[in-house]
Amino acid sequence: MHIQWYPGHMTKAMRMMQEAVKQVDCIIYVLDARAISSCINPKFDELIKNKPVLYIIGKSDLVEQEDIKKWTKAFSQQGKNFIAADNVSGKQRGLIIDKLKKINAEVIEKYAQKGAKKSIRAMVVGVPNTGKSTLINSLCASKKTITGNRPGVTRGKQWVSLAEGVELLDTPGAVPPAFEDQQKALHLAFIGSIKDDIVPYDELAIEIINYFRQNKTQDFLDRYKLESIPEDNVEAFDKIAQNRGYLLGKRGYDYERTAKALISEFRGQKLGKIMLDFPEEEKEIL
Ligand SMILES: Nc1nc2c(ncn2[C@@H]2O[C@H](COP(=O)(O)OP(=O)(O)O)[C@@H](O)[C@H]2O)c(=O)[nH]1
Ligand SMILES: [Mg+2]
Repeated sequence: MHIQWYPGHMTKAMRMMQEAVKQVDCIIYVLDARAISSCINPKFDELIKNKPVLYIIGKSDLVEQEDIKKWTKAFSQQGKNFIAADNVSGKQRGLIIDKLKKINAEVIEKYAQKGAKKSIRAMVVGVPNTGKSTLINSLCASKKTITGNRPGVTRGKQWVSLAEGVELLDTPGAVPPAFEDQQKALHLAFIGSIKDDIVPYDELAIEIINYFRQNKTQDFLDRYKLESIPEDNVEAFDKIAQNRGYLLGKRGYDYERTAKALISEFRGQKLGKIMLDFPEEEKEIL
């Protein structure tokens, strides 16, 4: 399977971000804790250049704490500003606002010397579905931006202001124009950051089975009541469908239902809290 997805609205989104970045003081870069390396879009580099960046390791509730620690260690060692957060609860709200003020301390101080109060403008970037809009919502008291568990929900330009003197710009999210590393594209598909129509669900389900052939195999066997994962994919589908009773009359097994169950159960953490990307020793995150 080769994944390629770069719809026209992403070219537009990148252009919008390139314009908007001129008016912001800093960047909030939202990553999905399950697939941090895959969420790095080299095309954001230009946006980030010369601006302080706060990385939000979002959806941290979807992975094991000890796995997150491997990343926080790497971020610290590389001197990056980051906060591991769960975007929904807003628990890290105070921490995020403090950190934003800290990374913008210089400009705040410059204004203060002139007796002025500087409102910090931050542009929130990230690949689709990482939780940018959710994060902004949880930072605001009222729900102002539109969220959805599918890529491409945010369109157009949306600024929101917080009482603490912080303004946030939501952006639609974009993936790189081409995926040189298909493994990363696959991980983005696993976490729902690639539009589902782009990746055939049966192929995605097979990749999920492949993942469990190599990782956390017992969790997979327990969930689908298997003794082993058959080497042959069709056989694997047959067994899962059989155990689940996903039948299509007399015609056999319902592969569509089986594939969709695998995908939604994987994404719904029914197969456990899974981290797909781990930091590489001595390698820059960016
Ligand atoms: N469990 C969990 N779900 C999250 C978190 N952040 C976002 N989501 C969910 O992820 C989906 C995509 O969020 P959204 O904010 O629309 O992503 P965006 O495309 O980056 O703006 C929604 O279903 C959110 O409820 C988080 O920290 N934890
Ligand atoms: Mg959004």
